[in-house]
Amino acid sequence: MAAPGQNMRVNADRLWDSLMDMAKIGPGIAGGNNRQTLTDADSEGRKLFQSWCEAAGLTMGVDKIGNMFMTRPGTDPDALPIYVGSHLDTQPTGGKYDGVLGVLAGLEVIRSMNDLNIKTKHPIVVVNWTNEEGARFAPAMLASGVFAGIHSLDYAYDRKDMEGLRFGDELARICWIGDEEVGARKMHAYFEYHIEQGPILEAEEKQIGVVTHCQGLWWLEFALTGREAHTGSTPMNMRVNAGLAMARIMEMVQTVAMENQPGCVGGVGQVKFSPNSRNVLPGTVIFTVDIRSPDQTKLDGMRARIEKEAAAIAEALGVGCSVEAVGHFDPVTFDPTLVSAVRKAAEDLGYSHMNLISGAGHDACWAAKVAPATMVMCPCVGGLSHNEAEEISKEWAGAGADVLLRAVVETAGI
Ligand code: HGY
Ligand code: MN
Ligand code: MN
Ligand code: MN
Repeated sequence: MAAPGQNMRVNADRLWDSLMDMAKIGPGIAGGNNRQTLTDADSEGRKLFQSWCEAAGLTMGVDKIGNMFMTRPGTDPDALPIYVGSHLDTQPTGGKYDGVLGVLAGLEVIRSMNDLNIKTKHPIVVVNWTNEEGARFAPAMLASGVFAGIHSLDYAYDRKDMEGLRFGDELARICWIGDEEVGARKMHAYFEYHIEQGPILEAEEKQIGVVTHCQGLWWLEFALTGREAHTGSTPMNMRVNAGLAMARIMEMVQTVAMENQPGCVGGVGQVKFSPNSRNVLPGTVIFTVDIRSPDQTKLDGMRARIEKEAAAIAEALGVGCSVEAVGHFDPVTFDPTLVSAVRKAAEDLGYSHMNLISGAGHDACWAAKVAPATMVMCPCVGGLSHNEAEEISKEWAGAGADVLLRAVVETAGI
């Protein structure tokens, strides 16, 4: 039986083939994926993942928010499991690797332990978290948030997408409501392997990101109320222009983020004009400001300033303004013991590595609330993600999975 230190590596070709096969489900229009949460494509991807896991000898459990837990028994039935996972749902114009790499690398860890006849003391559970992206139903990391006790199940079930469809109804429609209570499972440790989604590892020519922290986030959903009017016949001094207010608020967010450099970001990805007609000034404009920082004081200070200045901008234009925080987590510090296990694994394997703060949010951020948790990252080409052109190499994918395998086995004990 292999032990850590021996030539314990994954089968990178098999991992890559699984990534390419999963990418065929919910294809995008430019080489990436559109496998949004709780769509038929999401369900098809879940079923493919389930079939692969069962072929590897795992047994499936599903909780009431659709989180999939695929278990490999350990030699000690009383030992709490080690969880390894990420998410299979994608952005509408997502890449083939964001989230998917972490779920399928977790399966590859199992497949490799089977090949190497490794039996661990702790059971190992591969996880697919529902609705990590938050693209269709805000907030992001919704299901792992319910698992960690951050949100109630009812709150999650009542979330609505832009078409007014309800999360709970969609989960029932695709028949992925399980019978396990959400959060009933206890974890000995949680590992998540993910592409960096930023430019640092590639620029520094490092194969592995040893993730020590994740920056915190606020999603502030603004609702601006103007007056619908004719864009041609309404004199400029008679307009109650919610669209103009939004533009000025977006400019202000940029200014606030730039004045808080280094280490802060702010921007807007989603805007909804109503009635969204070319020749009607909008009656309402709804948009979400996404601000992030690893510095708690800067993060909360940016939120306070943006809300204050947005209210003043709207008032000056006679536009109504309300704001609701629809997503939030504080900056996260990952577990030092698990971070060291990742670093040691990279060193034992001879992979170049560096400490990294995650710019993107992950299910690991909520897992860290209920168990020791950490992440492993690999580079991505040009740091590009949330774009169908997202790309990694098979070598990068395999190196991170090797580190994941070794860190998991080291922690699981054999
Ligand atoms: O928003 C995020 O950071 C993640 O991609 N859901
Ligand atoms: Mn992700
Ligand atoms: Mn993402
Ligand atoms: Mn907070």
